[in-house]
Amino acid sequence: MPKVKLIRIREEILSENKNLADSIRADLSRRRTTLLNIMSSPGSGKTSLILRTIDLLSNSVSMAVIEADLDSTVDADKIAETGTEAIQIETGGFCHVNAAMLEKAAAKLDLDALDLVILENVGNLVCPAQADTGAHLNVVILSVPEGDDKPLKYPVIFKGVDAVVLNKIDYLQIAPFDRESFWEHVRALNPKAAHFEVSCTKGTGLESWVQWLKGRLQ
Ligand SMILES: Nc1nc2c(ncn2[C@@H]2O[C@H](COP(=O)(O)OP(=O)(O)OP(=O)(O)O)[C@@H](O)[C@H]2O)c(=O)[nH]1
Ligand SMILES: [Mg+2]
Repeated sequence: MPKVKLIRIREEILSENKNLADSIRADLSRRRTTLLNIMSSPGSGKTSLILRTIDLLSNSVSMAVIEADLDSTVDADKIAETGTEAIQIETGGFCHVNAAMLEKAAAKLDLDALDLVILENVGNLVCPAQADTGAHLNVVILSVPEGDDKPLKYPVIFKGVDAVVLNKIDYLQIAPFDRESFWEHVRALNPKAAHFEVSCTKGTGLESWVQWLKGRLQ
């Protein structure tokens, strides 16, 4: 029987992406610019956390934001309103940002003048976990209304991050959410990740988040 030739496209693409991501990371490190990749489901509070972070850090840290959406500039417009530079990536249907998209967006920024570039990834808990963007720091947000079982259902994203932010803690009074069990699941998957509990609307818990972030800048 003739042998079937097998081409492993997925592995090839992922390894090309990883090489580019490593080179982006090294280039940013040389410039002393930190890239922070924020991931979550749609609506968990990525833009809200970025707006709070700008509010608390923009006096001491020079920053810009790269917004990724399937097809809109809604979030980038909100960032630009604060006076912080915002670059929009319209992924045109792609469900995550990869290193090539990040490289194109970053080329539009004056990276040497920036301490921090925040990437708001496309909203979902699956695809963004699969592609290295070149970020130095990866963070996932989970919000209380999504439920405490999400680390069990989407373990890959929780395994690969440097910090987990539990947002919308103002809902804890009304939503059935077992905080202890949530953090237990997170710790079992990723014992090293930092943990934060915040409410972006009320403004609670954000000081320790920004202190952690400041301490991790290049
Ligand atoms: N109650 C409550 N609502 C919040 C909190 N943080 C964000 N929200 C609300 O949740 C909604 C979604 O927040 P966004 O920050 O836009 O979420 P996102 O993750 O950027 O959403 P996408 O970009 O669509 O994926 C908005 O109506 C926010 O006002 C919070 O701490 N508590
Ligand atoms: Mg958003």
